[in-house]
Amino acid sequence: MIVVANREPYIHEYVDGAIVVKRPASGLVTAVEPVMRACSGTWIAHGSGSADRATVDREDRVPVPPGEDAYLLRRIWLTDAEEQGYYYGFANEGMWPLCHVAHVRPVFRESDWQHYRAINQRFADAVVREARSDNPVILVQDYHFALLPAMIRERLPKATILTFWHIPWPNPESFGICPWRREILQGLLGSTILGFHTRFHCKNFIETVDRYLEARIEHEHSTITHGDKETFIESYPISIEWPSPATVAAWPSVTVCRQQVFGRFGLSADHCLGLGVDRFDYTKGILERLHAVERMLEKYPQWVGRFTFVQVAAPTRSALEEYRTFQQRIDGLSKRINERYGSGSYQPIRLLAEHHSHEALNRLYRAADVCVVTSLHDGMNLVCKEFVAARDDDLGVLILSRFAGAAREMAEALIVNPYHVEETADALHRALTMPVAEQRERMASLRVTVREFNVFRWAGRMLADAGRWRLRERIEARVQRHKDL
Ligand code: GDG
Repeated sequence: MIVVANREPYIHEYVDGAIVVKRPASGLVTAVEPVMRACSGTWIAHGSGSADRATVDREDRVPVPPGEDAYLLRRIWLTDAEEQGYYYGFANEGMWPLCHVAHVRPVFRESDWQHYRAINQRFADAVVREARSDNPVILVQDYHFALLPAMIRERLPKATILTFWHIPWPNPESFGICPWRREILQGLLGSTILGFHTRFHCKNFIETVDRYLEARIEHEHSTITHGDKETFIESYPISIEWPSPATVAAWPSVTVCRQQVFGRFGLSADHCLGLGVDRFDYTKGILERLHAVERMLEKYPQWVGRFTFVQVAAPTRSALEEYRTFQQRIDGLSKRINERYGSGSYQPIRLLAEHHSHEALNRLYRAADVCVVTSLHDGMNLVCKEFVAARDDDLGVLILSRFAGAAREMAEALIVNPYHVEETADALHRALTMPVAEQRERMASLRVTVREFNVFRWAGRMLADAGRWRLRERIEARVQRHKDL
């Protein structure tokens, strides 16, 4: 199996002259990495770490995870100008805001598009070189590679190409402002299967193709035929790896986690802790969340001095002006709320704008009374699933945005509209006063859902569908051969 993703699952960095391995803050990596560990194969990605070149062999490959060597990581090198155009420019200033419709205007530059096309071609060439047969199974990941499926199809016509789009797909009007909408749709239709998190995103995609391309759409079978190529459009809600009993046994108890976290922030045992964990991104609704915390302290003053909100905000895309401005706004808002409601050592908002280890995040999940996910728009969102997986004590309350794909599966959370500050503030108060019995009932049910619909179910369904398509194609080829005789 070959996975193509922009982000690599393991980044080698120089720190004080020594090489350290870092796991990036990325929902895609969280979900796809366990699947690769189980299936083996090659993961092709941009080599972005300062020590990445020092750790690969002559073919730019390195076995990972370090010490386990379950699969190969093949690194692709980009110049600063290419990274600027393809990654920061077209992917993150164009496609990301275009698909999230979070009221940040997409930017489309001709030069970014040229880089995007060239880098997609470079990855396609690498796929062809890595393929060990003429019909490999290739998993193309995300909005960085919209052109890749058709480019691979041209060189490996028999390949099974499974493309998964990790972010939302907007309606045809919103998508229509992209100057290269036809090229992007044609690129994606090189896939055998094109997957989204929800039916709603599939429907938006099909309607977009209907609006801008000449194609035959079979709604009943959810297929699109463009030229002589048929693509199956399906929803595959992504998830996380459910922690094994051995993993859970190695975790510090909830009591110990709480003591450690409360000790770190100087909180008394009867204090209540709220938690947000995100990449520091404007789509995640961090601003709206902090406004809701402020409103809760205003509306329910009994929480002043008794409630602290910890926001982990892992640095991301800080090279972009939009992100730097956003991060400054959050910083300013946190300070203002702390000035308004803090006193002595009490600070209601603790903004931790740095990368955390998995262990540190897990400790926070286990220590929190409430986890708040208020994305303005999110393909799925895995933080809510990680919080649930971390709570083997069946306690803690999840507040979840209705605009995250996860809201469709996690109905036992307190579902909110993050744009409605009053509603989120009330949900916070409700979460903090929720009886233990109700917490247990909701959390136990959420845990059943996430355990059952874990990431292996996601990958398994997609690969099973791919298997059916391969079989069908083989049968059709055989029938054709007989006809030709
Ligand atoms: C995209 C889609 C979809 C966060 N801070 C740190 C850290 N994280 C980890 C979290 C979680 C991941 O990053 C974030 O996942 P999300 O799903 O919330 O979001 P995106 O990165 O935007 O992912 C999203 C996902 O793809 C999968 O399809 O759900 O909708 O936007 O795992 O724990 N990880 C580490 N340090 C941090 O400081 N190590």
